[in-house]
Amino acid sequence: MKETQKKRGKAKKSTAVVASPNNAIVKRSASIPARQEKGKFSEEKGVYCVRNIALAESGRELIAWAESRMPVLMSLRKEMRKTKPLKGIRIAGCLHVTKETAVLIRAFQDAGAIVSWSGCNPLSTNDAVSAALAEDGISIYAWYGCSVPDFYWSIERTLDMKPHLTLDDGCDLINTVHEKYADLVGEYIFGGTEETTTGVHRLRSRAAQGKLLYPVYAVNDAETKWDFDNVYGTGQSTLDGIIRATSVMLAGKNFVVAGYGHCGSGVAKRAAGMGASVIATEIKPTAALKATLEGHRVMTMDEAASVGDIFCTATGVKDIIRKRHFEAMKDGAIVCNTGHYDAEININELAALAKSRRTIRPNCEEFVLKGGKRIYLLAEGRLVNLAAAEGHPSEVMDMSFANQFMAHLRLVQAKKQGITLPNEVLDLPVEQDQFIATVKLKSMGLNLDELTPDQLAYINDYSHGT
Ligand code: RBV
Repeated sequence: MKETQKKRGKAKKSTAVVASPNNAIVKRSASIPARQEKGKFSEEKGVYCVRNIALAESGRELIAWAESRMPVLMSLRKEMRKTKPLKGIRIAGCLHVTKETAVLIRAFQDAGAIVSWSGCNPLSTNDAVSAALAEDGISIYAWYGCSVPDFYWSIERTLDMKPHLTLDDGCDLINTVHEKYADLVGEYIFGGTEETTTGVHRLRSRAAQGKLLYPVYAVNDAETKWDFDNVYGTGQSTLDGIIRATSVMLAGKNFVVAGYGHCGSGVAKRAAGMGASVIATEIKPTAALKATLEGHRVMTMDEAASVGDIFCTATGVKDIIRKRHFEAMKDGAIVCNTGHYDAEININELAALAKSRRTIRPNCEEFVLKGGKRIYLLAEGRLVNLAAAEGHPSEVMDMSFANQFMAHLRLVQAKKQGITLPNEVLDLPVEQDQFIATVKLKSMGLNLDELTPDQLAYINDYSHGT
């Protein structure tokens, strides 16, 4: 690891630009000032494009807060600082620049890797965290409210360093490699990871067509990821985002959750806990059945449209809420999305129905329809939990990011051992889940029972009956 990447807190020259904490209303612009900082990647010195480098100190405070709540990742960091198993490895990452992600980036640094990073959503970067990472010498290209061209420009810049590994959340980095930088595969890139459900779906469809150029671990599919992050992380952070953007009372409201998968069921659980009456919409019979047995109403979106007060999509599918649904909604209905992409709410159709639109408070836009009815769209239809709040809590990201970190160690270990992994979407081993869960429980001071030899013999003996 180079000295400049190691030293934290070393001040660099600042670019004078506007501060934009996550709840600010940011004007989109192609001539984003952050671009002034662009340069050529070198391992000696990180290159960065951030909103305001002067926010670094407050970013460091946020990262310290996350570190104090991520014991699994912190224990791995401590161990890897001694052995440096990622020495000489370059990792390009495309994942929400949050305080938790910063802890993951520091873990890679501690293990000896050189890292280059971009955000994976135009509205999810925490500018203070981004500034802190930049000042610590990480190559980082991320600011809240970037334009879509700047978003892809940032991803491409992380490839300037010719990475060995890619880390994705939503598949935009891997898609960019496959579409524009395929020549890096083999000579440099030999593996990757994917954080989220939507990204894993995309990868599986790419792999099914034989078009995946390198092996990718589906971190999302690890039990210690999907069964916690997707459910409890999404549940809490989505409500956090809705509340920060609106301050409405949830008790007594009809809360429509589109999609009762892991994320949707987590949102439903928390909304019900706040006193809302939950309505789930589904296409999958078993998921709908589960929703109804968990005490929620099940309807089609056509039925729910005129009943709901708050709508939240969590499907990974486009056009879940569209023209005819907006037309049926009540005055004052609130609409948001917590899926990875902003395709779930058809905003163009909402805009076409509206006679006016204005931002009335951070992340809350009012559309007045031709007849005078008002509909409120949160966070431009992007994932409300990261755009309007801070994403999932550190405690749950601890496990997701321990999985990410260990998946990268695994890829490097295989490479060193001369093992060629297939160009497929790979599952992480169950032992990794058990390891992570064990360390997590230990950090919480919780103990497990152990089977006695007699009990062990009993469960392995098929002849026992009544
Ligand atoms: N996510 N990251 C955070 N605080 O860093 N919060 C949510 C954070 C991830 C989560 O793992 C999910 O799979 C993905 O964001 C969706 O883009």
